[in-house]
Amino acid sequence: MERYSGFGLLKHSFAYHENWQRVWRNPKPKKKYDVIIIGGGGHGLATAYYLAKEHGITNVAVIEKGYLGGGNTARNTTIVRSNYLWDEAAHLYEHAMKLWEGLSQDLNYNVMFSQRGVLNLGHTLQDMRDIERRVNANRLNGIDGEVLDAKQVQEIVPHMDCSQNRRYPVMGASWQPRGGVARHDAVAWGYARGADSYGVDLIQQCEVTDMVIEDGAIVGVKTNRHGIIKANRVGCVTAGNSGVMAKMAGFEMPLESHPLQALVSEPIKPILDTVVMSNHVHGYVSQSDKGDLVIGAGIDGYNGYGQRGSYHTIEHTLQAIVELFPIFSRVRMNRQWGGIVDTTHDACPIISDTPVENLFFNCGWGTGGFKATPGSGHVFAATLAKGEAHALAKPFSMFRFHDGALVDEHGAAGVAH
Ligand code: FAD
Ligand code: PYC
Repeated sequence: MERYSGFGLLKHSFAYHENWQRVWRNPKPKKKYDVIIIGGGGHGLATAYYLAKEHGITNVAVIEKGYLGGGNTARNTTIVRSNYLWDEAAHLYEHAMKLWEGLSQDLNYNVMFSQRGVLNLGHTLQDMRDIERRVNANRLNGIDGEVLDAKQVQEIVPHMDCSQNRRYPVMGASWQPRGGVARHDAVAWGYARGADSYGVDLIQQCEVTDMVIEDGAIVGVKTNRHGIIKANRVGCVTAGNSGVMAKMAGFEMPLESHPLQALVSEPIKPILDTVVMSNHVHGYVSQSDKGDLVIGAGIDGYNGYGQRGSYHTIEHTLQAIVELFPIFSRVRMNRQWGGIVDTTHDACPIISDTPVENLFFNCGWGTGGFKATPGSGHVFAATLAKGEAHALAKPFSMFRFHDGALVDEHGAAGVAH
């Protein structure tokens, strides 16, 4: 196809950006689908792609209230790593990491996955004990990781202040060399194009306003633009809005929605070629290929759905960054934004059946779901195809909050929440 070829790219570079082909169709929805996915973020699109590719289920619609990938997928800071403490989480995120490593080839779309390494800094003796425990657990699970001392950290990040007379001196770090960043939009677009090429209908600007439930089973969804669309099975993948969606179906989802902010600086020359995160001083930073410093921190403490966040949180974040990198103190910030993240009480996701038959939820990724996008889509597709949880999804049932089998990943979440 011309749109995939180098020749197409060359031709369009001389064509004043006119008459470009659409990368996916803009179909009118059918009356009924085998599967409806609510939410066209990275996770929803990946689910649709793997449903078609791995399970041959192509009579699928993704229904998105805005535009594809315009939610948290567009708003996140793209850090990818799999260094989680407990086996259940580590296996899930490592499954995603392995898919990341072949994703550009699989989708034939450059998602700019850059394995530049991720440092999680330790500033106290207890931080270092936790880091050692987590890295040891990772290595037992076959996940790459090293414990570095302050000198080794300084070698990797020469511009960071690793002197020991600071308020929070850098004592060391965990280092995951296979971690890194990816291009968020490209991930959504690559999965969207892939799903569309298998015949999945991507329905944009269409909000699901209610669930149609008969005799305890979901039979369709009500939308604001196309009325009722029927389905045998529905997967809800609406990060930031999952509590509202669960209420539509008549039950409570055990999570809270919070704003999470990020910001980028003006572009500067290459200065930071890895990812630095510090849970302790509440700041993390990487540098985009364009040169911006990409910065963020913990959630805003209150519940809400406004995609912005409060000033004091972002001020605190910048204090932390300047504490780590005094050299950045005069860099100007260009843009700031917020997304809404659904957080659970054990900082782990929910990939689950629900009290409503044939209705499944994939949510609760909190501050850290971008890194999981391929793995989440892969296991959720299997869950929807078979009607029962994929082995990697089983520990993440919503019912664990009733039976107490939590998987506490607050320490590895990387961003306080
Ligand atoms: P989304 O991309 O939000 O997709 C959900 C979609 O559902 C949206 O497009 C929305 O419009 C749609 N929707 C909602 N309600 C309805 C409805 N009623 N009808 C139809 N459609 C609906 N994670 C990391 O791993 N690394 C990071 O560095 C990182 N940084 C972050 C920084 C910030 C500032 C934020 C906000 C998040 C960050 N995250 C990070 C978390 C990550 O962004 C999310 O966990 C992940 O993107 C969730 O993906 P998704 O596809 O489920 O959600
Ligand atoms: O989960 O690694 C993460 C993360 C980094 C920034 C936001 N979340």
